[in-house]
This record gives sequence, structure tokens and C-alpha cells, in this order.
Amino acid sequence: MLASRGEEVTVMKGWTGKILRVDLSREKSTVQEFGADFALKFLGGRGFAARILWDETKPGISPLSPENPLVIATGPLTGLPLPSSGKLVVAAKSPLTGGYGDGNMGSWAAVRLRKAGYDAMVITGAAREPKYISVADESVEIRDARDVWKTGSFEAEKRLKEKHGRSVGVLTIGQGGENVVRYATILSQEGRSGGRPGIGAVMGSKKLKAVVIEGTKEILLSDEKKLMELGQEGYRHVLSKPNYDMWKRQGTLLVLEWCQANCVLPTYNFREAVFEEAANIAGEAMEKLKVSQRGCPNCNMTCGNVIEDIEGHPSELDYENVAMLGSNIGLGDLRKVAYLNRMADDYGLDTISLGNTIGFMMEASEKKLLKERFEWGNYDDAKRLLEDTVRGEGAGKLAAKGTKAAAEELGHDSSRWAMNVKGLEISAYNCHSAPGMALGFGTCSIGAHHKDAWVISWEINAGRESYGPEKVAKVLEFQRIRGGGFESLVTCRFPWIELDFELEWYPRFLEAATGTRITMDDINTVGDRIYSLIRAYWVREYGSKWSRAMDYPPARWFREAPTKGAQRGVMINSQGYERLLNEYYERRGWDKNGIPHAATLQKLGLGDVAKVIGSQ
Ligand code: PTT
Ligand code: SF4
Repeated sequence: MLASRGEEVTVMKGWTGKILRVDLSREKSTVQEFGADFALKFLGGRGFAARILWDETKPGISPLSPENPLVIATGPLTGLPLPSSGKLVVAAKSPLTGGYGDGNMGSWAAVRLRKAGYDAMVITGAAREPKYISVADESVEIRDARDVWKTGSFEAEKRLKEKHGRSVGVLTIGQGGENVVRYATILSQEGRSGGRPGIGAVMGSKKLKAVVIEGTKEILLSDEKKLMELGQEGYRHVLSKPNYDMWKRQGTLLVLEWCQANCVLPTYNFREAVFEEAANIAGEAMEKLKVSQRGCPNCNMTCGNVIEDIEGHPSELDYENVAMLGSNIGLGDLRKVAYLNRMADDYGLDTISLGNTIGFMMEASEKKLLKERFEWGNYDDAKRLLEDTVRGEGAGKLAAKGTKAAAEELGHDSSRWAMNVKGLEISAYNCHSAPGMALGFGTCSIGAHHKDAWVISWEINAGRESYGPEKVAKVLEFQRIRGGGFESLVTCRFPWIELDFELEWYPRFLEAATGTRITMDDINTVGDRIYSLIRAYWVREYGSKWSRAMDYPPARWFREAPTKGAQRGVMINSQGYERLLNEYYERRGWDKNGIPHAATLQKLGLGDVAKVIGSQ
């Protein structure tokens, strides 16, 4: 476990064994050490964040209060010369959902943090005036950020690099985070965004504009030579994969055409699942406009495709951004979508929640529930709403709260078409005809994110109409590998999921780095531990308000079928969904309300957690 002050900890390999803690209220920093038991039990990234937040968030605190710790965590593979290892996890109690929240982003800050000698940072308290934290190996300073406050994330990063040198890693917020928009994210490198459930707003509530990291040390490894060899071999193997060329051409935008063909493209606030102008915003259209390609550190399959937006600025596109700010709001002009996307990056807002919220407001306007008018596909309306959201003006005041709170305020049964689970807006897959994916969204550890159980591509091949146990098994398998493994190792999952880079590589990497044999089974157990711990966190925070209804997708998918495409008329069957959920709880060792049984927690080494939530 985490060591108390003065306690001796064995030096480990692979992990630095150190967490940097910065208290903004007291303007103090300390270093906390941890030992092999903590490292092996939680690995890193999401695992560390979940345990730290469980231990250190006082139940019931406001996510925007100084008491909410902000965790930045890497894993034992982060920053090593291995494929796609330049990622980190940002986490806190979410101001959007009130539960556990995190995000995974690529940034040089990930590599630099490890090289500065830390596996994680925990930031507590709040500053009175805007500040940023500068870390350079052992030197940690809390510095004045008034000159970068009220600037966008691009300008802030640029100015901080002018001050600290081009090699630093920078994590920053834009005006969205400063103004605590509930789905503000943390940004890096003009196109890497992390922390969908409002982790940027938590940073803003601390008046923390940025974290700037320089690190010059080597990470202590068990077998450096072996790790270098494996890394080289791994990179070559990635290059040899048959999908590599197509991936480099289109990256995640490949998915848009597939979603349209399979009738799962979110369109008009998830009312429809095909978009008449899909071809204009799909991968091929992007290829014609592409001006450059960017990516995360240590990656040889860089997937950030940059085009010029309608106003001539570079904008980096991913599938989720384009679907949510394109088809979901009825906008079929890629360069206009790119402009909205760039604004979201600069202001630091999550494009998925933003696209959902704009879609929700357009539908509310169509239903005459708002004074202001927002028309489907109208670029100027979308732009105005985005700006008002950041400023908290007009209808933007409502939009800044996210769809769940906005619907509660708006009434008129609008929760039915407020497309979120647990308050986190649904990512870009319309699940009217994909119940397995709906279960993945329903049970994802942070709300409706596809990051954990993206089973939709498997499901469409396996048979979308089934409500059988094979769907539950797939959701669990993916939640273990994706939600547990990749989130705690911490590396990018794309080599595996997109190019079939075999999972067996990861235990080999881990052994060379740490000297410990950690199998895929061990990693899966960590995944289960993390999932039950995060579930306990939600249960603790929601108390008597917690129920299995929290694991339900929105009513639209059960009650209003799409009217176009091959899947028109198809909806999720509620009894079928109930069956899936029951089976899911049973396999997880959770009760009928989705609360982990005491025996389950005990088996996962979380006996102390069981007592707090009163598990049976
Ligand atoms: C992620 C979510 C995603 S998931 C996308 S596109 W995707 C959206 N990207 C946004 C963006 O961009 N700007 C913005 N203002 N908001 C955005 N919101 C959306 O955020 C991302 C890639 C992608 S692109 C994906 S799937 C994979 N995600 C990984 C993950 O979660 N874990 C992991 N171990 N590896 C992953 N690899 C891939 O990384 P959140 P990034 Mg992102 C601009 O953070 O909160 O998890 O939400 O990190 O560096 O941009 O890379 O089709
Ligand atoms: Fe980043 Fe894309 Fe490389 Fe993954 S594949 S590390 S998201 S550039």
C-alpha cells in the first residue's frame, strides 16, 4: 500500500515507486513512496487513480471543492521505448456525473513525468489566484499563471513552452475548464484531450491552469537490454501489420463509413442511425483535405489527421469528434465540423458531450422548449451555442451543465432523449440495434464511454439481434483488457485493437521492465479489481440514490426507433436488456442492484471497501 511518512519501501524496477503530491492551498509539495504490493495490485494509471480516489475523497464532497484530489497517473510501461507508450490517465470525482471520472490522453507530459522520477501526481487544495505547477526532476514550483489565464489551451501551451523550453510536456485547460463547464477536459499538444467527465473543470476549480513537466532521469528497468530489443521488435511488428497503411491514411475516421453502412451512426441526437451526408464527413473526404498527421509520443502508427478548418486553421480530427459534431447535429461539411472541433480543443471541452449537448438543444428548440432557436445542421447556431456555453451566457448556461442536468431543468420528459448514462454523454455509436454495445455503455465505469467495452464491431458480426450470454461475456472480456489492462499499464490500446498487435507482447514488456512475471490472467484480475472498486466508489457517492437504473441507457433506444436505413423500426427490447444486466451482475459477483457482494470484494483483496458500502 501507499507508505506513510518515514516508512521504508523496497526500491522497485519498472515503477519509480514515487507519487508527487502538490497541495495548492498550502503551496507545498511532498513525495510519497509506494511498494510492490500496491504496484502489483493496481499496476498504475486507472488502478492507482481508483484506489487513491477511494482512499482520499471524503464521501459526498463537491467535485468542484478543493477537497477533490486531481490524479495524473502513468503505468509501468508508460514512457518506455515501446509501441504507443506515451499516454497518461487523469482522474477525479466527476462534476458531470458525481461518480468516479477519468480519461486517457497522449502527451509528452506522460513521458516527462516518469523521467522526472514519478509514476503519478496527486494535486489537492485550490489556489487563490491562477497558478501552474512546474516540475523539473526534484524541483517543484507553484508559479503565477495570471498571464496565461483566460487564454485558450493552444496559446497557454505555446507561452509556457517559450518560458520552459520546447521539450517540456504540458497539460493545460482552456476557458472551458476555467469556467467549470461540466464536461471540460485537459489538453495537450493542440489535439490530445483527456478527462471527458469534466476533469478539466476540476483543474479549473483549483485555479490550476497547467502542469509543466521536464524530466531527465532514466527509468530503472529490470532488463534494459531485453526491453530495448523487445521494443524494437514490437515497433517492427506494428509496421508489418496488414491494416497499417489504411490506418495511417484514415486513423479512427475509418469508423465513420462503417457506422453508416451498419446503421449505427449517431444522427440528429441519436434519433436516426444513418446520415444522408455521411460521405462528406467520412475518411475519404478527410483524406482529400488532409494537410498533416500528428500523434502521441513513442508511437509509430500516428493517427491524428489534420485538415484546414473553414477558417483556415489546422484541426486534428478523430471519428468521435466528427460524428458528434457532424451527423449528430446534422452538419455535413467537414471543414465546418473541423472548426467546431478546433474550438472545442482550444477551449478544452469534450467533443462527445458537446456534440450530444448541441444535439439535445437543437431537438429542444425543434420541440419549442427553448426561447432561442438552434436549427439542425446550422453551423452558425452551433458555433454561437458553443461560445455561449464557454461563457455561460443565454442557452449556453444550460448547455454547460451537460444533458442530464439540462433535461432535469428543462422538464417535458426531455430525459428520454438526453443521451447519457449516469450523466456522461454517449459516445458515437447509436445502439438501437446493438444491445451488447448498449450494455457496454450502461456498465462502463465512468458513464457512457466506448473506451472500455467497444464490442459493437464484434457484435455486428456475431449477430446483433441476440440477447444471449455471449454478449455479456464479450463486454466483460473487453472491460478487463481495455478498462483494466490498457488503462493501468498505461499504453495506447490501438496497436492491439486496430492492428491486431498480439496481447502476449504486454506480459513480455512487463517482465523486462519490472522483473516480475505478470500474466494476462493477472492483468485481467487487476481489471476486475479496478471495476469493482470503481463500482463501490459510485455506490458510496450515491448512497440511497444508487439503483440498477443507473446502468440503463436512455429511453430513446427502447422507445423510439429510427425511421431510416436497414435497421429502421428496430429498438432495444427492455426485457432482453434486463436479462443481459442480470447475467452481467451475476458474472461480476454483484447483487441485483449492481452492488459488489462482500465475498467478491474480499476475493479481489478489497475487504476494507466492502465494509464501507455495507456489501452483503
Ligand atoms: C476520449 C474521447 C475520444 S476517444 C475522442 S476521439 W477516440 C474524443 N477526442 C476529443 C478531442 O480530440 N478533443 C476534444 N476536445 N474532445 C475530445 N473528446 C473525445 O474524447 C485519443 C485516442 C483515441 S481517439 C481513442 S478512441 C483511444 N483511446 C484510448 C483510451 O481511452 N485508452 C487507451 N489506453 N488508449 C487509447 N487510445 C486511443 O487514444 P478520454 P488522445 Mg483522449 C482531440 O481522453 O477522456 O478518455 O476521451 O486521448 O491522446 O486524444 O488519444 O475515436
Ligand atoms: Fe496516440 Fe494514435 Fe498512436 Fe494511439 S495510435 S498512441 S492515439 S497517435
